[in-house]
Amino acid sequence: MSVREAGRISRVTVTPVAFRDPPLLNVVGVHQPYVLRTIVQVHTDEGLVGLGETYADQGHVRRLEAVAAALPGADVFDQHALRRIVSETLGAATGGAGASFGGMLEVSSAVDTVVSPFEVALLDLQGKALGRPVSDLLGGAVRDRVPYSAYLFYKWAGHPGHDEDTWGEGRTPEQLVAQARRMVSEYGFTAIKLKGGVYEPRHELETVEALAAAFPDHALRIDPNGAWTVETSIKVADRLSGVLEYLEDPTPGIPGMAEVAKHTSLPLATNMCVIAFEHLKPAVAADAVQVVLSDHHLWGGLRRSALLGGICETFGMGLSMHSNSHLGVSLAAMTHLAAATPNLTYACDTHYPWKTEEVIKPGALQFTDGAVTVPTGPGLGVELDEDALAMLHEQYVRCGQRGREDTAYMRTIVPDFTPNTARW
Ligand code: GKR
Ligand code: MG
Repeated sequence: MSVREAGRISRVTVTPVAFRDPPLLNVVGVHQPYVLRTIVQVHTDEGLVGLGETYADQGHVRRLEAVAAALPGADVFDQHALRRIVSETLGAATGGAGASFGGMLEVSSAVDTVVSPFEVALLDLQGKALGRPVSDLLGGAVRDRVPYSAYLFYKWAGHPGHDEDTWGEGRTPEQLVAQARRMVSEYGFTAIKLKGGVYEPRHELETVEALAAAFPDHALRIDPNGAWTVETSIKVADRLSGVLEYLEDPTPGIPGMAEVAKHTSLPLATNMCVIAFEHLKPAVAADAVQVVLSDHHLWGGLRRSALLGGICETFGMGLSMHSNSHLGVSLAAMTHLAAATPNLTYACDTHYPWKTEEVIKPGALQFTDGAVTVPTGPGLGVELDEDALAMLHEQYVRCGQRGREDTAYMRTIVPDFTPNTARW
């Protein structure tokens, strides 16, 4: 492949989009009718375009737009300049990520979440200039296929006032087994994750046990997003110790997770109490978690996520990958990162099967036998469908949502809903 000049950044566009989402339930409420995402396009004076994808809560979009205005003139290989420009642009206004995460996470600084889509876009540009895939820029792919897990949700049959979706209701263990069967038969997944924290823990345990009986050879996980007490978590860990590959965020906070960890040999995983580099030291000191779920959207991009992988290796912690609802630009970035991270040995999470709309041209990313083949073309290996982007942007303008508000949306339907703190 030929090498060409990447050039300097000439123009950056930030496009918020909305795509339809089923009513998936979680500890803080229910998914709204649309997921909001932002697609970032970084253009260079040599005619290349690099892509990134991130959250689209209003405050986050404003920060992205401010950085987009400050980037022209920057060198696409200068990642340190990107971080500096983001820090200078945000100035003192870095508190809170401006991306609400449905009310589940409090992120102390916005720098990493704002850097991330631009960093991915710069890596896409670097790859396009060099004629090499992004995985090569991250050290090279150690696997050519990246396994993902079937991500099951309790759910309503449809959003109130809308038609039922094709997945139907997901409430009973039998319905969740049927949901898993469809995902496994359509995508070939070999690992299954259940989003919990919705019903009484006993009901969720019975669902896991029904899944284990139906899929004896699949790796299983449950994630109640910190809904349980330490005592409940210990009981669950005890009952599911031979059934799960890991137990994700049973209880909130590093001290709580450390207490649970003392009472079980089941590995505990998190994407909630270790969400920034500053959390690693206390988590390691307390031996609170055995598996960290990385997420390049949150940890400042692909290179910093690779750094997180190295730190996990150093301290003997496992590494998996977290997902929020996302489109194909993110799936491409996740796949390159996972391909180039040797110790990322668990199947990554993805919400991809829940989505019916897309902004990238079809064909680049396919699931076979539960895995996505790592693109080998230059950069991320995906191309925007400009018509689809315009359509999903129109949908964003029309839909009226301007943030992820699982609890507020739930309360429009169940007025006395309070985020679940299930006890057992
Ligand atoms: O999509 O409702 C959801 C999930 O609960 C998501 O918000 C979480 O961030 O998937 C996530 C997790 O593993 O905690
Ligand atoms: Mg989780």
